[in-house]
Amino acid sequence: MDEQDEQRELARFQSIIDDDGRIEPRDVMPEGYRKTLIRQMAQHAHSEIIGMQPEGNWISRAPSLRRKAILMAKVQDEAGHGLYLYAAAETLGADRGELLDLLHTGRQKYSSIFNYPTLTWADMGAIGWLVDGAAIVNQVPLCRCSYGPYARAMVRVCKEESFHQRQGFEILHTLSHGTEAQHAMAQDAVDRWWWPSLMMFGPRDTGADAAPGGHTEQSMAWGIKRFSNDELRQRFVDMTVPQAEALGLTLPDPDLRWNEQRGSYDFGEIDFAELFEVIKGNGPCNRQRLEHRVRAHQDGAWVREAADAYAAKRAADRTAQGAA
Ligand code: BYC
Repeated sequence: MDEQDEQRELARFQSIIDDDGRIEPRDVMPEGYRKTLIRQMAQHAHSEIIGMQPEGNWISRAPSLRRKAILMAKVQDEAGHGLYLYAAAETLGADRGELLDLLHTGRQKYSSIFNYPTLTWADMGAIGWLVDGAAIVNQVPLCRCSYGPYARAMVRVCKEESFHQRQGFEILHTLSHGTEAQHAMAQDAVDRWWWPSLMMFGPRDTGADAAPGGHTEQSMAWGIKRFSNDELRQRFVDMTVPQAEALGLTLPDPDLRWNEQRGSYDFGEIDFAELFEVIKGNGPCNRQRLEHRVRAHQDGAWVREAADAYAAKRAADRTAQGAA
């Protein structure tokens, strides 16, 4: 493509963005757009597969067969989400093996939330209710992301996340209305997961707690992000407070109160120093999560080799059939 053709194609890209249309894999796109998408989608995919660990930890200890079956289905869903997202990133020319390598060597991130430990069964409830709840608030707008394959993957992911959130709410509801000890266990889980869930939305949009060189402004101009981190965080708080009341549980924030003027809840200061530390690799479980992930990848080497050998054999058979 000569320079004039490229300019014409880039102008076409901009007009699709301006008309709120969808960019598809074969469309010409600015290099920055492609890189931003690969970064975000890879981080999202990594989060899904690392996110299997905190809950996978409780499959063998689920309190009933029904709870075990539900938890297994949920953890399998997360693996599926990772696969859709890696496949969507591949449509931009990314190589799945290279993306995994970037994760395993700490050069690409995954969500801060999965670096916290799951100490009791109630944590399965708190993760489903709060973490999947936050994920839904963050991801529903991504169904309208300007990149077609990402947007379409998100539609299915969000449907599954809704089921996950309901099952978390139901676990907590049962515990909250159970014995005194069960209620206390549910409250303790919510106390531990509330603030990290608010951190999932990322740094503040402005001020001292904003990310130096943050991506929001450019990503919003490209129609990748539809709302800023703070806007989504506020939406999550407003949605969650009435649900906590329905559960009979308290959110651990003395500054949480309805603001009549804003028509939203005010909430207390988030410890962004903690978020930045966790993102840097210094959270309670960062090392454990990554080591486990690398080990699982190494243990799976024989499956990848077998799949390659099978594909090579099929290709050779087809060539031989063609020649005959
Ligand atoms: N953790 O300018 P910003 C799930 C990084 S999976 C770690 O706001 P951006 C689930 C950010 O990457 C949940 N890093 O960036 C799975 C950037 O660093 P780099 C995951 C974070 O990309 C299993 C820098 O900070 N969901 O739901 O515009 C079970 C500056 O931030 C975090 C997704 O990935 C964080 N919390 O916005 C249950 C959704 N926050 O890359 C549930 C898709 C920020 O420059 N992703 N950073 O080195 C997004 O929507 C956006 O990427 C983010 C960040 C809102 C996360």
